[in-house]
Amino acid sequence: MKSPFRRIATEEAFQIPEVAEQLQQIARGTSRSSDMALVRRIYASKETYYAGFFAPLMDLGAARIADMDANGVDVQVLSLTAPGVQMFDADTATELARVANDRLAETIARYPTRFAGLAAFAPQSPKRAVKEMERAVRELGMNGFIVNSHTNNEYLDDPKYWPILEAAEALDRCIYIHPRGPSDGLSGPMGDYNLAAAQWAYGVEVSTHAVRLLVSGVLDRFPKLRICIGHMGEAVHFWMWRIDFMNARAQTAGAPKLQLKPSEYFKRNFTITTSGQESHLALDFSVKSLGADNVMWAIDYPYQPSAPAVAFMDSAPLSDEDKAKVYYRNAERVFHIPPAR
Ligand code: 1WB
Ligand code: MN
Repeated sequence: MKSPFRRIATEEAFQIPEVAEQLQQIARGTSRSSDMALVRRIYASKETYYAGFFAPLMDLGAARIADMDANGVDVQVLSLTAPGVQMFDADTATELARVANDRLAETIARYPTRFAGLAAFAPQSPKRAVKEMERAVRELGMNGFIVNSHTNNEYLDDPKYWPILEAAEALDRCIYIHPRGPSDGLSGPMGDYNLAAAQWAYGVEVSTHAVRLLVSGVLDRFPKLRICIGHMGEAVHFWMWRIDFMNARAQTAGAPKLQLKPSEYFKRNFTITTSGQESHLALDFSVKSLGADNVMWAIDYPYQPSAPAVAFMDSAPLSDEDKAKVYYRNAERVFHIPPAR
């Protein structure tokens, strides 16, 4: 499957035993978080379909590389899978982010041409999160950061998290906002029909998070901050005309005054990926509305199978130049991945 394009997959999940063990404890507990259904299915049951994700998540070696080789995937940008460390108390979360980042760095050192990595951090303790972010980039050479949307029902536009945004901007590394189950306030109607996870609520959760960043004014405060969101931008850009129009009206009614339109921040500060959203029509809309520089390819391994994600991009109706950007050039730039030798 030799391709004229390097294939860098940008939202690829892994798990480590220490975090899995904590999630097993959570699964046995009584939390009412919307993440509980999925956490129970993957970490505490033998329910065949979801439990089947456990082994591929835990593999950071031969089996993962074999899947990549079989499908012509050159690089996976790895991230600790949702909900990361964000359901734990601050001390546990801070410690486990460190362990996960060390494990990730060891993995990349073992396969330096095949893996890159996004560092976890624990928003529960913003001060220690910043320290870990600095260590992850300066000492471990990480390519960016991963956060699984809300933490204790709070979002990154909250001033208590500004040090995290400031650190990401100063370190010149993006923050990838990955889904987790929706915050308590968004959860009510998501409880039925398996809506609480990837089918629907994940996109509502992350798009809400993204729009909060766009309209809160934090992107005037941190103009060089880069945010990545998956699943074809969680449809945020589909709403842009209406968000721009209604935000202008909202500003006359007391909403924060912004230097730019929400759509202008989205194009300046956000990069979207195609994880788990294999529609050529949605890709075409994304490239046309955001530009080919703002879209990156992803699989969402192991939650999505690799072969169809590769076939989707191989057959995408894009010019060769745009396809090269989406398949690898944008990822090389955004994640500081050296060009292939
Ligand atoms: C699924 C997808 C489950 C993702 C996940 O659990 C994550 C799913 C943490 O397809 O059920 C994901 O990363 O998109
Ligand atoms: Mn994912």
